[in-house]
Amino acid sequence: MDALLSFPSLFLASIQSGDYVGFTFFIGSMAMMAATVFFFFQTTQVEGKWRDSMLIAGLITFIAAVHYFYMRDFWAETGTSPTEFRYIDWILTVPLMCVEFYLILRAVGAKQGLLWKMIGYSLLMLIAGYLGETVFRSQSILWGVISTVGYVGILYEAWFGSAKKLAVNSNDPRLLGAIKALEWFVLAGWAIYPIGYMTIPGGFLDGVLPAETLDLFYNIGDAINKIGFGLVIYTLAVSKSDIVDYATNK
Ligand SMILES: *C/C=C(C)/C=C/C=C(C)/C=C/C1=C(C)CCCC1(C)C
Repeated sequence: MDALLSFPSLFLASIQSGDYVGFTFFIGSMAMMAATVFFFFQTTQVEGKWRDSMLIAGLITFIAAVHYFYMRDFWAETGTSPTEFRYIDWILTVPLMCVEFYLILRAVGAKQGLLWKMIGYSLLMLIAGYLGETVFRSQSILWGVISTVGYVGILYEAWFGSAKKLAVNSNDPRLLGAIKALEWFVLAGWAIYPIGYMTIPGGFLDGVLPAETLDLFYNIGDAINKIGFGLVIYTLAVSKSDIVDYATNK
């Protein structure tokens, strides 16, 4: 019994005061769950051609919510980074974010090649990042650089590649606006992650920021990017419905 009592977290996940990282794990799990309810509900409200995109937005936050429940408890019990849960979450959700680019551009001629290229880049980015955080931690800078090659590939596709060209050629200001918003999420929002990664011992920010800020950066990045992506899709889907309403005068 004594042994059990000395592990109160077996019964009750706890956050110590001052554990700001644990706090963001908790907020993150709730935010992902709330966003999921919202996005799933909207799939029944938006115009038909946007339903798949809304559903994927909800699946992204749903997969994240489930992982946040695990990560939150892992952090509460061990005080260490839940690296495996983190990367399993990302390896599912980041490709789904690439699917969002493809889906909203499908009607204006996006090819599956665009989708596979982006998924390929994101796998390179995530597998290299995982290796740098685990197996080859002492060479985290090298693996971070390899990972960044994948990241730059995604950036290129979004800002200058066929995704951008299709959006520009669509002559649809709302679609172009959505792609521009997603481009900025990928450039500014996704850049939060490598900053966290650099706090790994031996990394560029080792000594500048405490090591536990890695999860702080990742948690903030996830909330901004996963919920933000969904809100861009939602905004697009709702504004599109408006056009139809005006056209039919309903
Ligand atoms: C929902 C999760 C998302 C959008 C995760 C994105 C993750 C990244 C953009 C990670 C990038 C990394 C680098 C560019 C270099 C260092 C290693 C990573 C994996 C942290």
